[in-house]
Amino acid sequence: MTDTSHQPALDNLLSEDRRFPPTAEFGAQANAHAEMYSWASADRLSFWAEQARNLLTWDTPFTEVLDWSAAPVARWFADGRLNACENAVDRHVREGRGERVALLFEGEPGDTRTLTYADLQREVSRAANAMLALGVGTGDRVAIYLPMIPEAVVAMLACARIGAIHSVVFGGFSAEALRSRIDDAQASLVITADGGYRKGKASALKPAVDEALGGAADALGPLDHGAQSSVHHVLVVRRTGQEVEWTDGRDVWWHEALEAASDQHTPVPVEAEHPLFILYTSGTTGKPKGIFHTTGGYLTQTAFTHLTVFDLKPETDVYWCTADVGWITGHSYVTYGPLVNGATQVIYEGTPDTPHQGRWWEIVQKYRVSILYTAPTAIRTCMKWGEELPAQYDLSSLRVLGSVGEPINPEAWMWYRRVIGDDRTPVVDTWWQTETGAIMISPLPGVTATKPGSAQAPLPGISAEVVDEMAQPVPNGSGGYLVLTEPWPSMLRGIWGDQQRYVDTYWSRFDGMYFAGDGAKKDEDGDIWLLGRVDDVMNVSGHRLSTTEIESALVSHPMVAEAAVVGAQDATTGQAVVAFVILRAEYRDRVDEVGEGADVAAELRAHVTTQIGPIAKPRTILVVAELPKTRSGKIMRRLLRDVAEHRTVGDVTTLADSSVMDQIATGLSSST
Ligand code: 6R9
Repeated sequence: MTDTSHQPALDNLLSEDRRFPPTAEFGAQANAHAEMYSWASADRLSFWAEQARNLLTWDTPFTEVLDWSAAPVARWFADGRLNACENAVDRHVREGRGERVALLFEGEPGDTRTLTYADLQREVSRAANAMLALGVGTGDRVAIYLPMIPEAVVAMLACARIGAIHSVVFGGFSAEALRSRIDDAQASLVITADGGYRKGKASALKPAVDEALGGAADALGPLDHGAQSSVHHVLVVRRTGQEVEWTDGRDVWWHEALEAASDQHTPVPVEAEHPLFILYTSGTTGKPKGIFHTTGGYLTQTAFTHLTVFDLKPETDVYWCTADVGWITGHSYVTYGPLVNGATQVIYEGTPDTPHQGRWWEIVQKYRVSILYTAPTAIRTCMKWGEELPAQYDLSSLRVLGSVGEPINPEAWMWYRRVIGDDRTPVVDTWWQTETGAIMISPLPGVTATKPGSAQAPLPGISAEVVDEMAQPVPNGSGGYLVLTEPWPSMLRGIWGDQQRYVDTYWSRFDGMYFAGDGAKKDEDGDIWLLGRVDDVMNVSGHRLSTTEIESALVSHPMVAEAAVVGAQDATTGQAVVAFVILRAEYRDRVDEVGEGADVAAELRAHVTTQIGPIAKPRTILVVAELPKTRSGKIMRRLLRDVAEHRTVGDVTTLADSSVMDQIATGLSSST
């Protein structure tokens, strides 16, 4: 990265002057208050210790808060003992909250199920007993490969209940991805389903498990360790009723195992530092990293952030996080944070446009959802579908809106607040990572005057900075690298089986600081703006340009629903800006479905010039029907860069829809 202190191109994004201070009514009832910041900055450890004591139930209270002597591996509340499932389920029942609804499940075909906390306790106890009967013990690894159905949450909690370590593998991943994750963690049990419903069809899951485990050696090559699979059993949930192949002695129906098991089971208290789960995330190299989290600190921070960032009132709110449990957002803000806090939440199996593009808003109306947590990519997709869709539903129950996963462009933020939130609800843009375990940077509703597009400030008890190449904090108005300067309770404890990689990846760039891999900027008020992964930063004629900023400029044009910008090699300028845009429905007829609509491109180029400056003006603007996204909704700019640089498009196996790149390529060749 070159000198970051004087970059006119970044100023546009940071001159955002719209502010949304909390209303007096919201502030008066808010869970968060301004004093939390001063308390935590005066005594961070006592702040976290107090949260751990107040929000969790401990079998053995801790006396020690943080042990950082083996840095960068932290130990939080290490002499305490507790059980995650006891905290998420049993104590609610014991304390008289058993009849409260925990899960409101909506299947894609429209089937529904309601589970109270008491139901959840019985179900989880049966699952725990069934797993014990299959020989799973404390510390064993269990791979979970399920659709977004209640059993996914039950399976995770049942592992936690017996001290087994779950490794959830997103149901959209391939047999190969599943196999490498099972193998890396040496899982002894896989929990899967016959299939799940997606886009109106039953989509099979079990064949991928069979392939990952079985005589699939021919298809996938020999197992890494050249040995038998570590898996002894496969528990199979019946969801779709489709035909499955069966391996006798290995495969067991979930419903049969649970029926045979007792619904009485006592959660096993574990040490606070006992691993709770492994979750694989892709790194810059091919081999995914098994990020692992432990129990006490993780639960403390997920519960605290869920309560304050979303202002959860467990007795009255209906909370809905649209993430799949295959991602960290689903771990922290579907399974653990909300259930530890005793929330009532919606879980939805399917896609937002099945059977129609109003499905999400229909769900909000039906369950009177009051807190919604989703991703910018989903918001921009809804913008693309047009605002008359959400307008057909009663969204008046909503009172807090959250965003996560990517920088949210100011225009998407404004649309979210205005169209979904009726210009009334606070919007919280929450920055965090699989590695951080819980939200780190976010406004607090009721306290913070929000700014469209900015995640703003580290939460109480969190120390973040934006630093330059020399690890020095940058002054306000400048950009650099986002780092975390003090350990936090829900931080990863390492990479499963490869602690050296943990140190190398996160702790070697800046001495004594955790390097997140994101570029960021502090505005004149000192508020933090995330600028995307540092590898998304372009250098055009020696000027550092952020992909996010140009995307925001494009999306601020009324014609544009979504934009992705990449830097393509350019003989003259080093890199050149290439933009891929999706037009809003109303403007779609101005160009062919895919192609380079000349007048559209000229208009958008002029718009970027006025918004940011001529330096940011895209060399090429391509109108496309879809953008390539990972299954967690992140745009795969690497593939767009291949298109922009006229290369063969690289590996598309992690795309949600692998045909998107063909559509783009076909559209481009027919338009030129
Ligand atoms: C929770 C999650 C982490 C990466 C992170 C950053 C991007 C997440 C963001 C955001 C800007 C936000 N990211 N939230 N960028 N603003 N509010 O998404 O975890 O899948 O591990 O991704 O996502 O680049 O480094 P994960």
